[in-house]
Amino acid sequence: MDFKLSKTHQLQQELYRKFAEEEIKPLAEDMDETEQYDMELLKKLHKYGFFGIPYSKQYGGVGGDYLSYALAMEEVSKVDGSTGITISVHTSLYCSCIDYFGTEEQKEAFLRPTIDGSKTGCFGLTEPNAGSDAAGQQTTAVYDPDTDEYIINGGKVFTTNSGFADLCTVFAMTDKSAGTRGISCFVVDLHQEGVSISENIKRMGIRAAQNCEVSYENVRVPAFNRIGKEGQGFKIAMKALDGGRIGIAAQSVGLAQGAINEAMAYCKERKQFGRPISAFQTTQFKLADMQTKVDAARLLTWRAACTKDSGENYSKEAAMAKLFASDVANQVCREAVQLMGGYGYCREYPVERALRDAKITEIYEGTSEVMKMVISGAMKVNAK
Ligand code: COS
Repeated sequence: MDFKLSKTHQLQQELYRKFAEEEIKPLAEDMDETEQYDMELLKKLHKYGFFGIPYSKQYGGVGGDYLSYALAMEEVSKVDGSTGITISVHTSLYCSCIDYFGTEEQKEAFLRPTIDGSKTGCFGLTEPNAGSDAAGQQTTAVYDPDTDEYIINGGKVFTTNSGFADLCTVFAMTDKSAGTRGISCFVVDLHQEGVSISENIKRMGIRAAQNCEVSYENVRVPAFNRIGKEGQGFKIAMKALDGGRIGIAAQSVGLAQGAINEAMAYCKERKQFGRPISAFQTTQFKLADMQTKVDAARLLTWRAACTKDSGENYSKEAAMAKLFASDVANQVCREAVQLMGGYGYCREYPVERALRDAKITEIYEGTSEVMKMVISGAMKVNAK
């Protein structure tokens, strides 16, 4: 067992860190204030390969592994949670549906354009009445044999990236009587007739990410756009979410590590009672606790990524990493604000934003309660 990153991974980590510090950090506060994502930054993320890290070079991807992707997620989230989720939804939710379940022709049509820099993807699963109970889909897709198309009707909520994305994997009922086995997955062009997208939903954190309601009214998609078989949609969504949860765990680690870095720098500068507050044992012990928790969260995240890279089942490992890391992110960002006192609470210091951004990591891509369902299910706690 080797707990050290390989030379290649170390090098990638340095590159991601440099990009995050130089290109993302200077924009993060303003993007949060305006609740807008910077479109030039989006282009740069595409240009430098951030949207195709774990995908094959054959389709224009970087050809890295999931561990490299987790490293990138940590580095960008250290400086901006919104950029973390923008990359994550595109990579681990949209792209993975096609990478895992698409045909060669579908990969050329729907994966290549989103990882070679021209298009951005999103993932339409959650509905007003289908959140944790993802099986309760109301959106429908009806096959029209005359045109060999499906007609999609329904509405999705909290579709991250939908404010600027081009393509979306939309989940819809093709057979309402079949429960989870009646859901199918379609790639929908968001610029087409019948698709309407709301303004960015006002939220507590990750405010620059574009998270909107999307409604589909008689949207016609060619049968070619159906990913996998009819009725396979629920499994496709679950598989995508398993990988997505590793991304959110890495985002949580990044938010927490970023907050520690900010708080430590501040504690060395800030003088009270005649000395820097870093000279007080209370401060030292607090930071020691914070870093220990973050290291543990990172190890769970790397274990989940490496399990996925090895080809083994990783649902439980991903859920454990997300459950633990999201809790750590919330604890650590709160402590960072506490260490920085009144200044930490001000919007001009990034720990305030990190604390707001951290909350959602316990909610999206499966709540902490859903993570416990997945973990206890894998442990067969309720089996005879
Ligand atoms: N990978 C592949 N298949 C999976 C799977 C996974 N990780 N998890 C479940 N499945 C399959 C099951 O094997 C089962 O298949 P069969 O019909 O062949 O038996 C099917 O999916 C239904 O599984 P299950 O009965 O466990 O589904 P539930 O409706 O009980 O849902 C939870 C289970 C709660 C875990 C699921 O709905 C979930 O993850 N919800 C949260 C959704 C979420 O994360 N939303 C956020 C979206 S961000 S836009």
